[in-house]
Amino acid sequence: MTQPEAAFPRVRRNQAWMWRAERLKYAELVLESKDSFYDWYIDTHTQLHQYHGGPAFLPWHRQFIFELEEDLRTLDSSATLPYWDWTLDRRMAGFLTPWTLNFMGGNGTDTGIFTVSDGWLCRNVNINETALRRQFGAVTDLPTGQQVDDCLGQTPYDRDPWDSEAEPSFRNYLEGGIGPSRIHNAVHNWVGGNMRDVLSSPNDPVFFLHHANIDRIWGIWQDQHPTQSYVPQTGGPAGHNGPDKLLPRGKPAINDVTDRRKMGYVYDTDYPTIPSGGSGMLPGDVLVPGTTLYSAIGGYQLDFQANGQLGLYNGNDRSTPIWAAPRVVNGPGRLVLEPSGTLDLYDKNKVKLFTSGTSNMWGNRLYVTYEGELALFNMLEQIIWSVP
Ligand code: CU1
Ligand code: CU1
Repeated sequence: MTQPEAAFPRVRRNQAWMWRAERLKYAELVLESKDSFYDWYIDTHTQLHQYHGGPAFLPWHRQFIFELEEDLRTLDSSATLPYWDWTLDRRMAGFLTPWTLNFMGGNGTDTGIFTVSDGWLCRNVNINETALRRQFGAVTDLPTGQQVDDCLGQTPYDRDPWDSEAEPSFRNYLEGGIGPSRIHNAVHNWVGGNMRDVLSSPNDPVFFLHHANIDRIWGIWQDQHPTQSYVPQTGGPAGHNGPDKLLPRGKPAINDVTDRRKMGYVYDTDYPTIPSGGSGMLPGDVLVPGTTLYSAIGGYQLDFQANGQLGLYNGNDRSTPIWAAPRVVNGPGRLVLEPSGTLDLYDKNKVKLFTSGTSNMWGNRLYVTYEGELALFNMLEQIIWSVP
């Protein structure tokens, strides 16, 4: 089934839930950018070693990958960075990893789309090693979900001496200076090859998926610790204090990039609220009362009324639903498509009114089909649940 892309706000999504065509589209977009701006990112990262092993590690990389995303959007206005949640790779089926030939390519040298013959030449490396290289798992394991949870419990954001020895420090724990799993550094080392040379590691396009995930984890930590703000504001290493401007473009200040929502993007794990007018919901999306989704063709509508009633209709006539969820008693709530695959309707008091009961089928999407059904599609683009 083919559906048009909905005009959602800028949501970065888990690469594991991307459909085949979307994976190829993103990979080809990055390959295309190699002809114009991509190498600037490799060179800039290689030069700016001062943003590693210090407090600005997280804000600098946030701005760095944000700028690449902005540049990609000049080529394709719907593009957003996917993120790679490497903790899933240890507990999920293989096709959910980034290492497919239509996406990031595989293990070894010169695989998939990012090959020398297609123009993917690595820079700032040994002259004989211009082909993209990987060596999975040679020196370390990927971090586990428990290790990320332990990291999220660390406070404060950072502390004196503001380097790779600082402890306790959320930034240093996530970056990999301390802690049993050395999270960010361990992923570079696990991928191996070009990713293992941290400074020139944007040679591997998975760099940006990895750093989107690091950035996502920082965002989760910020939400979980609302009283912990960026430090240092003064007295830290040059370039790492809150008012300092981030190189190389000299704007913005660190304090300008500490709120991802103000920058205009979120992750699917932020449970983004989606606007009216789309035809579907992706994993993590939330529909709120007053929102209507439409079938791509055929005029069918899923209407979430302001009073919280959820119904499927043929056209604008609201008198006879094709299907309706159980009636709301306590007031309007929200409709949530969980990444784990289930569609749940809640009332104002978070009482569950309705569920599709399709849990543990990660990555399902909801569409209003042109045949007048509300249907959940799995990763293989098959309908696995529908009403009426
Ligand atoms: Cu870096
Ligand atoms: Cu990195």
